[in-house]
Amino acid sequence: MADIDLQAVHDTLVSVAFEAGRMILAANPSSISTDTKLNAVDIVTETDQAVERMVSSRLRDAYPSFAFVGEETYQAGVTRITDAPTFIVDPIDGTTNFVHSFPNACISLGLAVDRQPAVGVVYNPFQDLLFTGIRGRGSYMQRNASLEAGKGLGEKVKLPLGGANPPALGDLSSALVSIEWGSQRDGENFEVKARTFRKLAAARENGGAMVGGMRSLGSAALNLCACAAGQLDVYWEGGCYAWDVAAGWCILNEAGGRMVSGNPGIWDTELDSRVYLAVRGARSGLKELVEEFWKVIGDGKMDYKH
Ligand code: LIP
Repeated sequence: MADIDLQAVHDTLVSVAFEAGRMILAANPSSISTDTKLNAVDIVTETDQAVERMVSSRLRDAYPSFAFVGEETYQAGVTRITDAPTFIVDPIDGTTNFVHSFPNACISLGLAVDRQPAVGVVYNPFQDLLFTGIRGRGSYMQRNASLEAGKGLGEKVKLPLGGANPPALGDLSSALVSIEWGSQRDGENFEVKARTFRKLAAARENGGAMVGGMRSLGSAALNLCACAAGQLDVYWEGGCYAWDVAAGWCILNEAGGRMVSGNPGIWDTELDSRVYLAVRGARSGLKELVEEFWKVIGDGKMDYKH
């Protein structure tokens, strides 16, 4: 990794993100063609594909020796993430939000080296909100990010928003937790989620965690950025892919947060494990909250094919 200029990669990814943002905003969700993948709720649009073509061509020109893994060109059982420098890209994360013009979708651009997140760029063009992170150099949030300096460009704010010594994490009863149903709506994975969601919400006297609040942003990348910012305490999901989490994971790490497995007991999880539990940075309480969350999952175990 030492020989890769991560700042230069970051700058290229930010420029590509803005170009993708213009393409996404120019699209009219009610007139573009859509198709389905796994099932009726796993949607892909012509805009997802067009944005990925643009991204892969620009990154191939800028970094011809780097590998590329993108959601719309991924081949199950074939595509693998190796130790080589690899761009891991989701052209539109939150496609269901996008087709509904619900303004919570983004482009997610990650670089992994040795299968570890090294650079992350997540841009929500609907809110002109940019999140960036470089391994060892911190992560930032910027509003009005596409505007010019002196013409409304927002300040780059270091994450977490709570400062270098962010508030301690309490137990789940005071936590704001993000969860997603995802697109797999049957089988054991779905049952583990349904049981866990119910137990998170239920009153303590009924064996629940009485969680402070539960949210679903509909985008893994934006869930991770909200954890990095300290706006969410926890995000749990099974079924999403490396391209949904690679960039946000780098941004979370650089804000002092932690990604562990969404299955109990696994502290070190892989980029492509497809089962994730993210916790925001905090001066204390992170380990305890992870263990409390795993206890709620109990003996449940999610398993998704590659
Ligand atoms: C989405 C993820 C989300 C998950 C959805 C979908 P997409 O990615 O960001 O976390 O719940 O099922 O996988 O398909 O919008 O790129």
